[in-house]
Amino acid sequence: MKAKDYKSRVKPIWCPGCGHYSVLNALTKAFSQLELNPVDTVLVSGIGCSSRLPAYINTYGFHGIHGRALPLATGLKVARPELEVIALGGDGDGFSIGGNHFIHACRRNVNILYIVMDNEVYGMTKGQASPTTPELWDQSKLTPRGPEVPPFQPCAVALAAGAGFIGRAHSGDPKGLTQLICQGMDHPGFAFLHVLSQCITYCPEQQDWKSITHEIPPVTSDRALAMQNILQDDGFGKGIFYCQPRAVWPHLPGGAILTGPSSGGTDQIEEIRQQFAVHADA
Ligand SMILES: Cc1ncc(C[n+]2csc(CCOP(=O)(O)OP(=O)(O)O)c2C)c(N)n1
Repeated sequence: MKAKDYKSRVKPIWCPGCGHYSVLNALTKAFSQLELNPVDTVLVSGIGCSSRLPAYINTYGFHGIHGRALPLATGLKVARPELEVIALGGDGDGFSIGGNHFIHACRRNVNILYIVMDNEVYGMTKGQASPTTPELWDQSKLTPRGPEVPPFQPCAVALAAGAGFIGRAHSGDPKGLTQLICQGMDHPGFAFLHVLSQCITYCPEQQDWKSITHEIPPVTSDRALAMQNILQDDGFGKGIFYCQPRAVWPHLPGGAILTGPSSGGTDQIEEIRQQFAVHADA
């Protein structure tokens, strides 16, 4: 299927210039490249402008409740391990109300990709500060002096919590974004992709992101080095900070590591099913 074939008939109602359009395009390109079967693919979201995305793609989708994309996606993947499950949403959805689930999804390591479209505000509810809003951003009437607290560090938290794949992309770099989506989907385990996705309606200054994003040091499987790279970065570095597969949950017999969602793994999926059937009988 071509990328355009993965688009649904529902037209996005995002504002002109919204970065989420690029994420939608990159996802359909990635699906085309990976030759995903739409009936075996599910997008699960929470609530927010970004969380509307499943409606615009011609796969199965679940527009859930605020902050709960990850528990919904986790339940789905555990019950139906043969499906490609992608969770997505915004920084408010994922790091505020859903922050607890973010930490435990990284730790649990269920085999899903989680994309957060970070525009540093609550876009849908008209631009209030979110966990990733810069400390002194003063454009919201609710926080006229800015949030006055340092922003949440999604990649550092993901690494500390145990995520095995951590990347950052920019919606203004569609090629890089598509590649990172493919790499995240190929990772056997929980993959976190932090996407800088501008909201120029409430944060016009985010138009500058294109000129300030930059490449990061090469990917590493050394956790301490990855943390150093993340903490030394200015928040605008793009690429993969960390990649190191570890045992997925639910565990496979003998602690085997799933070889990758897109690469088949049918026997392993059958083993998971049987294991669960045993649990269900017990
Ligand atoms: C339980 C609950 N609390 C609050 C809201 C209101 N609300 C809707 S969307 C949203 C934030 C959306 O921001 P974000 O997740 O960053 O996505 P964006 O719209 O910026 O893409 C909030 C607070 C809600 N729908 N449900």
